Amino acid sequence: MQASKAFEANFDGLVGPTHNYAGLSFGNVASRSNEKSVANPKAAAKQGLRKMKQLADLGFQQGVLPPLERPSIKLLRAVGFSGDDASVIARAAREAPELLAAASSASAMWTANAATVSPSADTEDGRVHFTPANLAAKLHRAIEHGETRRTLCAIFADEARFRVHHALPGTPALGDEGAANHTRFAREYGAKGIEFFVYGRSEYGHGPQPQRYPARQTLEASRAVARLHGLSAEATVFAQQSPDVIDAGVFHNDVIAVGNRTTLFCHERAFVDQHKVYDELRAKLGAQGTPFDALEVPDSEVSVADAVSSYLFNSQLLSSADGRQLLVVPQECRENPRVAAYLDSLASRKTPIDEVLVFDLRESMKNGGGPACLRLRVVLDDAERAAVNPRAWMNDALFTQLDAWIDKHYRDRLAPADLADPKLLAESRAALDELTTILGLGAVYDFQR
Ligand code: SUG
Repeated sequence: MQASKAFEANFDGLVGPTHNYAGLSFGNVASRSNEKSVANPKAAAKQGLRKMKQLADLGFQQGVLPPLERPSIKLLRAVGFSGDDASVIARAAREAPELLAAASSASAMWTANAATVSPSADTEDGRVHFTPANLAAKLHRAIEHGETRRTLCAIFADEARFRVHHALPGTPALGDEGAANHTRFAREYGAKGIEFFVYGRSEYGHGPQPQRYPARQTLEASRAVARLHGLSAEATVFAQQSPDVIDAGVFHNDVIAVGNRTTLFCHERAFVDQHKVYDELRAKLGAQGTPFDALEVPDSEVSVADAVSSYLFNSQLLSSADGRQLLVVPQECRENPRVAAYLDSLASRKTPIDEVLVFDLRESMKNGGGPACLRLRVVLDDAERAAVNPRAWMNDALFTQLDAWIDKHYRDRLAPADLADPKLLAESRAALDELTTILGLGAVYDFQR
């Protein structure tokens, strides 16, 4: 069967003006170890924007997803703080600073957790399906999905081509972390593919579980998303993440594995029964006439601790127009001697990776968010691309506008104590209000309604 022409677009999250280090994510080593350090929201936003621009300049399809409204006055009111907005913030800062921190997190920047996306080639009704992730494991993230859904609907508005579901019920049995635990394999982007769902534990299956850190994604949630998207059994593979690596700080699968087209790049300790996982992927892809290549990194070359500190696997594996495969890694990979040596050795080994690109994403990395966390992959054919809100695509004009917008609105220093500053709410709203015009989103934020 001739596949329709399609490509993978990456929609990166623009870092919001309240980016800070609050240590909110137990199980995420970077988030905890940088707790209470001083953040630079302006630098964070510019680092992310530069990655988008450079990838767009290289010919990749690059989109932008906006930040959410933070601090979330809605959350603070829901937990009993009342009065005008400034009083709500002042009381929360005094009585429950941890709730103010949760309400203020810019965590929506990690759009790999915004939703799980299935391309139209895979789904029963031939539409692109999105399920916003409930992110039920962490309060600061569990408040994202309603607003995320609204922004996805503003960008992928055409209901004949896009279906944006509601998040799964936000409860431990159905904990869902979105595309961070999902990869798709296919010969060509437009061909029918295999969707690979990775979960941390099963609520009802009584399998192995991590002992130290939480498993955020359940098998039940992964299966629910596959059902909602109308994916067939032949086109899905479900695998369990190794509980040991979750306990070593691998809180999402994209910290230990990344896939693209026919390649899976992962650590040798990523999955339970790893070779069975490869066998199932190989068999199901084989049935579609598609080869499968697992590039596995041994513990003896790069340990799990090296992978967690460098984010080697939180890389973007991108196919360029001429068929080469690029690995987009954070600067930290060059600073770890074993990881740097591994990357240097790629040139002399026969691997599916042709080139390595390095980015400085230090502000996001200090919260445990690398290149792959910052992007949501959406495979689109030409007609679907034409149906996307055109203002969401990165180009020279949008880059210049957003760069100036960051300069105008963002602070270059944000300490935890600054979250009590009521001016931050006004600044953040002014920024987002202008951003909705730049991105042509309409009134997506509560404060605009
Ligand atoms: O959910 N960090 C995020 C990082 C998400 C990374 N995403 C992927 N791997 N796809 C998280 O743990 C830290 C926020 C703070 O501590 O202030 C945080 O939420």
